[in-house]
Amino acid sequence: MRASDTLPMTDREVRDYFKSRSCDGKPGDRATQADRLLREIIADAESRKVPVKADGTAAQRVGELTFDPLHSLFTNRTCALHVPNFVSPATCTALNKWIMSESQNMWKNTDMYYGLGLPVNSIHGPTANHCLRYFKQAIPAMRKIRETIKSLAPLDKLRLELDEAWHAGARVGTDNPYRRKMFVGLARVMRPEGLVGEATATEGLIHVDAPVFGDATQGVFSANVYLKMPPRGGELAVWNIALKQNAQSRRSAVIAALLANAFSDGHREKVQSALRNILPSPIIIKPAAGDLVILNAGRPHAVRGFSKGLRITMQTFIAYREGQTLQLFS
Ligand SMILES: O=C(O)CCC(=O)C(=O)O
Repeated sequence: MRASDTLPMTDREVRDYFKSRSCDGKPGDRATQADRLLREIIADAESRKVPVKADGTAAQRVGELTFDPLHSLFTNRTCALHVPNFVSPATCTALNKWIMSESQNMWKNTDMYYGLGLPVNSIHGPTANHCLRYFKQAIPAMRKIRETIKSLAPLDKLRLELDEAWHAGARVGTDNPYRRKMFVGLARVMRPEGLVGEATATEGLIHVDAPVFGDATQGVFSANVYLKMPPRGGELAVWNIALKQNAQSRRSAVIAALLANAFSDGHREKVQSALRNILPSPIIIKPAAGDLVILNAGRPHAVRGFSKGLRITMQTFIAYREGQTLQLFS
């Protein structure tokens, strides 16, 4: 073991960590039980006639990033923050050209067609090599973006401005079991042919990327800088509901379980239709190329479908904990 548990893990320690994680129980049994439970949850959601109530929070539009709107977002008093013209048309053009010229990773079972850079879920495996690959590409990939446009990358600008605006500052995240620096700069490309399913291809795949139960002292937020938008469609839908963990509410538990299975192989369309049945109407945000939108990743959200063109964003998560430095990671 290393003398200090504050230093980043070495490659060898990462491999040992992966080896030490064991898996008990029979995967087959677990899958059958989970399947049965999910069917019951879908039936429960479908039987409900009255949708859950919206919490009344709005998406705030601001000219620049300052403390108050960020504080309102992080403490769940707004559900999204929209900053038009965050980056210039020239930056968007240069980045789009570069992103489309590089070889991308194809993603399956999500509405994203492909990405440039590795997403954070790689750190969970399945093997130590996936995890190590993520960390090894992190800093070179960020520097490559900067080098390509010969200036500050959109998510560098975001990190700097969050640092300036937020009293506790902002930095590249290290909040992972390996204490290593994470990647900030994932490019996500959507194409009409990559939109999965029927309803999801038009109305969007409702999902969350963080715990759904609202907590004003901590949360994970997703920031996207839009580099290209399709001529029609591709709006961002956000459901402004606040689920409370202790409310003894079966309805909250049903929604949380459906969201946990939003991408579920084999059940996706049913889960999505059950969610549409139980959620209120969403707030619709129409970003233009150059805009920044930050949303609470624990609130259900979806990208609406489109039939022509490309939709390209650069995305990072922002982890917020009261009193602590914001940590960014893609
Ligand atoms: O591309 C967007 O507008 C939002 C995508 C999304 O699902 C996310 O950032 O979590």
